Amino acid sequence: MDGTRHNLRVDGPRLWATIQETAAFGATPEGGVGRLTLSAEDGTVRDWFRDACEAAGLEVGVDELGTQFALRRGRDMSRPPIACGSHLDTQPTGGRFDGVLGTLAGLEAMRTLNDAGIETDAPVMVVNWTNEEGSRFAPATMASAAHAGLFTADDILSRRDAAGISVGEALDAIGYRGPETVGTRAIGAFVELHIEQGPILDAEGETIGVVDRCQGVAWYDGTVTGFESHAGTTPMPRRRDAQCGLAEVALAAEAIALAHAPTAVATMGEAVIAAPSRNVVPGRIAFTLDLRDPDQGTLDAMDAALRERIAEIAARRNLAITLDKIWSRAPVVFDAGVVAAVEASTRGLSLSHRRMVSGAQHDACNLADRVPTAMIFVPCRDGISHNPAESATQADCTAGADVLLQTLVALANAPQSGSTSVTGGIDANTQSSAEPSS
Ligand code: HGY
Ligand code: MN
Ligand code: MN
Repeated sequence: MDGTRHNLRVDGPRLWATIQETAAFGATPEGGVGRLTLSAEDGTVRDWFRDACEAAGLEVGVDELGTQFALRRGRDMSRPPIACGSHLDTQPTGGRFDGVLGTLAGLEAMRTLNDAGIETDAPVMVVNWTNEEGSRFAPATMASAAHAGLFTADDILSRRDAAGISVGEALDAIGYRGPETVGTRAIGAFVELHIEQGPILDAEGETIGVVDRCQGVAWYDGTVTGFESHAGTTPMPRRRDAQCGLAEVALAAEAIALAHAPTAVATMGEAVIAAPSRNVVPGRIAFTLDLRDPDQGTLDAMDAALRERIAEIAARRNLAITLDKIWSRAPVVFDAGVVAAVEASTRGLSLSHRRMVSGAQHDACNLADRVPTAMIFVPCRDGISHNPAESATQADCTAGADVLLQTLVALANAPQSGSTSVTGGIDANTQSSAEPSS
């Protein structure tokens, strides 16, 4: 069979079973998954993924940052593989679907090709990228960023978590510092399936998001330094209360995002008081900020406004406040040919769909720097994600995996012209007016 794509369908119950089975690795009492990157639980799910891929006849390789590449050979092994995949690490308060769906749908696509006895022209591949979440080690999407040449492997290997453990040490602890040099693995195009993590598809009753862009992001580390003093005896006017200063910084970030409504977002996800004590005025606090918007100019304006507000807060409260931008990614426009392939597959399956901008960052954003890339979204209930209540339906996960499979086959069997346009592709130039999904 040549993989005529329109009669291909994944085994939805089999895909769903893998999602539920792997949710046990790092399961949380609230029904979610807490599987921080390079933790023991991450090691367990990586072993599971490797075994399942090898059982499906895939050749599994690992690079020096632990990223797993599971290759299914094609007729013409001189062509770079058409890749899919996502990540298996989660947030501490994660759900069952973020990253997991895209990775396991890739495995399901390979299993379906095996069942149908289909050999594609170009090889195809599933990737589990290390540390997409960026929760334990910053920045997010670090392994795919290194693959794209945005960081050196040594830089990433030296990043440390809050306990002072380095990425290299954590990789060694679970046996996933692989032999491949990062960035050397050939990829011809990349398609990532993911839950939307925002409310639009669910609210509009659409099944598929054809993601043609991703918004930009800026991450900051900051400190607020005041003066520890006695909570009972220090007169209010003489206090240099770092916590009150921090509160004003958090509200300033929120106000700056609201000033750029409806697209801009901002939050202070971490704040740690050094030596906290009920009866000491806080003197030293470390914090983080996450700012996003689809427009780089807006992100730059938000940065400037934030720095101005922080200077005013520090002067008025006699505090020292530092703010370091530790990571940023400009907004990404995905490849028109791959977007068209996703849209053609979606239409071929008669699935309701719309163009979208991704509000969340994804490994696809880094891959887009190097190879033709696009994304597929499916709904999650009320747009909830990074929360144990994250929920998607088997039907939507199956539909997303069908679109992924058909897109992989279309791209892998596309003519060797090097373009990613495929027969039946939609005019890729129809730009969407979609706002980001979260
Ligand atoms: O932060 C993000 O956008 C991604 O979900 N890690
Ligand atoms: Mn994700
Ligand atoms: Mn996430």
